[in-house]
Amino acid sequence: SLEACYNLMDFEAVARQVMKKTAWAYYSSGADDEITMRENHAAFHKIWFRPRILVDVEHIDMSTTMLGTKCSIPFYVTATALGKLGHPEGEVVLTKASHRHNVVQMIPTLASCSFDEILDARQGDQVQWLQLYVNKDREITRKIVEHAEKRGCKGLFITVDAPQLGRREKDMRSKFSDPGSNVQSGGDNIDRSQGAARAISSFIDPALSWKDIPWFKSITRMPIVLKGVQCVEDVLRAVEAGCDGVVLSNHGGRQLETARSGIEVLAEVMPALRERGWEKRIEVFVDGGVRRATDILKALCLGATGIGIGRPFLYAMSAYGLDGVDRAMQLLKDEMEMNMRLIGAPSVADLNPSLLDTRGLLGGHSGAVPSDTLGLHAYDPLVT
Ligand code: HOC
Repeated sequence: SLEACYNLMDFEAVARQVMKKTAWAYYSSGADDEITMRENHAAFHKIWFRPRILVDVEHIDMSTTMLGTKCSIPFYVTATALGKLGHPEGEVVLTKASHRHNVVQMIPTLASCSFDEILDARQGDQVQWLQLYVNKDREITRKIVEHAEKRGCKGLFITVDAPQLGRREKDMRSKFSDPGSNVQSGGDNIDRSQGAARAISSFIDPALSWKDIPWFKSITRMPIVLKGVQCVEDVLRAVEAGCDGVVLSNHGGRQLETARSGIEVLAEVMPALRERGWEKRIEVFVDGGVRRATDILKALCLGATGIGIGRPFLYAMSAYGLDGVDRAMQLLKDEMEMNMRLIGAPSVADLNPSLLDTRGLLGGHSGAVPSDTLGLHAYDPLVT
């Protein structure tokens, strides 16, 4: 039951039981042997806290500013495709829950609902950003961006880690046949025999390059954030290109196998930005493998501006609809408040690298995490 879900992993276990096999395969799959997908979780466990004592933590303030907007919480719903595979109402369920908890929602290009349905579901001063897959036909892209800006989106997150689809074998095996969606900006030549992801991704432009950034800057006043940056060199280049932010992300382990976790890249990036005095020139977001508030707090201590959460909210939605996402968000907020108290950091501004021991994370890679450690398997017997 819903009340028996005490953490985000509990929703995942229920979702796995109740979801259609094809839908579960699409949401849960990672690239190749799913080593990066597992590492996204494991990397957080290589960081330990160094809490401070005797700090007044009676009042905890989780508010922060992301892309110039005041936000009451530093995590956001990151973009995930095909929400209707999990729930008949799709992404608007996430919009409603985000409103209840004052959480920012990133609207996916590959949403099941139309952009306008998701934008119309916004209430009050709720903040939404747009995640963009860049179409081979730039006029389609221009229209999407202009429309999002006109309808009040506060940030443009351009996905840059997917010039080609990663190989998600679980999804491919499941012989996906019904997108259950109103996928926007896709082409008509959809091959549905190779899994959901392959079916929806044929319009994406693999020729996208740094040369396109000035064009994006010319068509929008929304802050521009590159989503899927994976090394310090590209973060520095993004600063030079005039981008407002980067998301350190490996696409939930669904694209390049054995790419490093976002949290590890964050530990590489922030010292380099500080060394140059550039940490105020770009906002650094991170996603991948976040399941606990302690994961969020570790990223904030390292210097992240905001932390994206994708699959856990999809699973909560698939398992229990709006009530599920509502409870998942509340559980995370409760965990955050408690852990900020226990760390001795009453506000987001008090979180800093001295509260962490990162030696385990920075010691280099000795090998992949064995799949049975985390109960995750590249070959999923539920999907044959
Ligand atoms: C090359 C296109 O984000 C997923 C979605 C869609 C990916 C499209 C990539 O399944 O990870």
